[in-house]
Amino acid sequence: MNDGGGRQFGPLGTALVIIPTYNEAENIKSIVGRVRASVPEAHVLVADDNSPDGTGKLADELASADDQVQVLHRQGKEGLGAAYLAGFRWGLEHGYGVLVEMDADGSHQPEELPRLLTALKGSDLVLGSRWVPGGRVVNWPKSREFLSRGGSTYSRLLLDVPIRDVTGGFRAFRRETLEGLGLGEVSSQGYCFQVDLARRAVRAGYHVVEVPITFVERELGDSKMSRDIVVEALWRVTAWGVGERVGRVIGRKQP
Ligand SMILES: Nc1nc2c(ncn2[C@@H]2O[C@H](COP(=O)(O)OP(=O)(O)O)[C@@H](O)[C@H]2O)c(=O)[nH]1
Ligand SMILES: [Mg+2]
Repeated sequence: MNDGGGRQFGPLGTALVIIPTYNEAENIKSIVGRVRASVPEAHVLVADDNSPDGTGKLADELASADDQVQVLHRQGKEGLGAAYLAGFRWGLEHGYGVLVEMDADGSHQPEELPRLLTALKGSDLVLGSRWVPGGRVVNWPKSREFLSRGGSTYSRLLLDVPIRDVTGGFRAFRRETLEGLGLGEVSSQGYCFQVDLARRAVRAGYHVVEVPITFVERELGDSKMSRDIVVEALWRVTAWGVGERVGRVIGRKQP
């Protein structure tokens, strides 16, 4: 993470808030409404993986009533990372200047979006952060907090990225930042996807800022977090960390 080096940052274009959904029928209407109320100038893209509970159809209804809401229908459940990559591609193709990541379940509060966007005026990437002063979580079991804090600490130390909340998914990217991350090579999913993008941004020298957020555990619907997602994050982060260290050692031996 660098300090921006006194750089001038260009104006922000129109923001696209990308909301990935899988079985969020109970949440989709409320979350889209809250985004539209909180940042009326922003557009919304729901990226639905053909949810069996009909979330995609509900999103279509919202889109038909509002020009600033669109739906990206995907064929089946392919994970959070793939849904975001498709959403980013769509947003970049359609000329948006800012691409926002946000969950559908209310954990990321749309009312905090203006603060993220304000911080983006002077940075390349803004991360909503639970683990910086002023950030917090509401209604989380101790086990989830332990996992999240532990995962962030492990990633921070092993990958050498100075970010307190590296797995969070409430983020705002300038389009130029996303274009510079090499998204074509990203294959990670789940929490690991978020770690991957953060690490790429730091490595590329972008000015990354953490803004405190209040993360509220979902009240409706079910979490898609699974053992597989945690295991994937653990092995990938470990492989990246070890790979980078080995690379540095080998690099040093070379003339
Ligand atoms: N399109 C899509 N969205 C997903 C998938 N898995 C999770 N999501 C969405 O990603 C967001 C975060 O997932 P969630 O289950 O709340 O994870 P948690 O907050 O870590 O417990 C929610 O909006 C989910 O609906 C997926 O495979 N495809
Ligand atoms: Mg959630």
